[in-house]
Amino acid sequence: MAAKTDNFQSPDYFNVDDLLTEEHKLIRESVRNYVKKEISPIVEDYAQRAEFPQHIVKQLGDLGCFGPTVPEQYGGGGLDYISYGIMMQELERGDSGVRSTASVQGSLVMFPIYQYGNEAQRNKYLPKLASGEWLGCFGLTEPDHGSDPAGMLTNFKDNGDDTVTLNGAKMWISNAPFSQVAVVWAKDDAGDIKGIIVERGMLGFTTPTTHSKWSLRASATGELVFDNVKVPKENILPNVKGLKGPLGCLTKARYGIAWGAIGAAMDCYHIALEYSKERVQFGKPIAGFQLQQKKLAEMVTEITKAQLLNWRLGTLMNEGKVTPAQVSMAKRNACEVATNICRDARQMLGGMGITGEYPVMRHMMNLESVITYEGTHDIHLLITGMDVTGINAFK
Ligand code: TGC
Ligand code: FAD
Repeated sequence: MAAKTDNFQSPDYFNVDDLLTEEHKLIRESVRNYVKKEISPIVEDYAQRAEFPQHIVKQLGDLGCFGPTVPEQYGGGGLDYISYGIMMQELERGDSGVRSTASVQGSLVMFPIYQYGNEAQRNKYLPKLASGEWLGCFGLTEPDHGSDPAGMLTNFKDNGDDTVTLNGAKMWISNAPFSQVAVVWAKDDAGDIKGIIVERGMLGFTTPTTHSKWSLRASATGELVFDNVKVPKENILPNVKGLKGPLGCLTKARYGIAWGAIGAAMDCYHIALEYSKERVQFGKPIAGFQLQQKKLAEMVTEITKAQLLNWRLGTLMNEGKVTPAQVSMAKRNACEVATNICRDARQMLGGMGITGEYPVMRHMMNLESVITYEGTHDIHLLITGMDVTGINAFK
């Protein structure tokens, strides 16, 4: 398939740009240019082949997309949360799988090591993860515990020396097949959930690939299987206990998804607008028909609302005032808006919409994972429901 030219222009109907600093705009330009040059030309082919473009890991590290909010002394960018959000928006504009790689590495692997780890763990792992020398993954979900991770079965037992023995299995793990390190959530002898860093090469640790996905095909997904894996105690994250550990990481990653999904929506809106102005039926461009204008007008309205919500969420994150429920609302809203926009855009392209000539169907299929992982659409609705009523409807 011929390399794709990417002429993306960003919708900004309410001048959200005026709310950004010069540094934010520079970061956006640099990630946007990277996506145009290095991702858009290749990602469709990789998705068609269901192959992870491994070479982008080093590129994303060089670009500063891994752990941008982690302090510079550990290899991070020392940037604010709006910068992080913008990076995720631009990467997902290219492909949700590329954003997934970056958000797992930054929010789900580097963040817990930084936040819950000790100095030795930070120094050992963070610089290599920030640079893209190592890839990491995050193991929370299990075959029988997805939305309800508190019931996890994966566990480790104290061996009475300087090691523990880890048993169990995680599934649906992004980056797993290519990861050097995994941050795994497991129960200790007392039944408390702890984070433990497992390294590739530890005896009994395997990462089988998950095949036959129709979504996130350019992202590698796999299992983490632990069969009596001996792990040094020094790999246990010392500074957190309980489900709030992994859920705290998810708050950061869900924040990135709120921005990212809107990136995919912006791409689909741009493509649908351009296509509809050029495609002539019944003697005029289809953009001139009211039904198509309704779709475009609603797309840009929803994108604008979500852009403003994300910006506000970012300022709350920067001020340390955000609540997990606010992040849930933004993640849920962005996924719904983006899914609807991509489906409408696909229809506007007619038959061309189902081909790989345009990125629309790839975005649409990717978003079926994005609306499911990091908490399903219904789980986030229940989080909002509990927040406003004070009544838990999960159980
Ligand atoms: P619950 O009793 O409500 O909470 C347990 C403790 O955690 C605290 N907490 C949070 N802390 C930080 N951030 C959050 N978002 C938090 N939500 C809750 C809570 O305050 C409590 O603390 P403490 O001190 O009292 O112990 O827990 P629950 O068992 O009732 O579950 C609540 C529920 C259902 C909302 C939660 O389990 C949930 O969010 N489930 C969804 C699971 C999920 O999102 N899995 C994602 C797996 S990772 C993934 O999908 C990566 S995809 C990556 C990619 O490719 O981009
Ligand atoms: P289930 O929990 O079985 O849910 C099935 C349905 O039941 C859903 O519609 C759900 O909303 C609904 N449901 C569940 N509980 C309730 C309730 N109380 N009330 C009403 N409805 C309910 N996990 C990781 O740990 N690390 C990763 O890197 C990772 N990457 C992923 C990558 C991909 C491509 C995918 C698809 C998933 C990934 N996940 C990862 C797992 C993901 O987080 C889970 O799939 C998700 O949390 C849902 O869990 P489940 O699939 O077991 O669905």
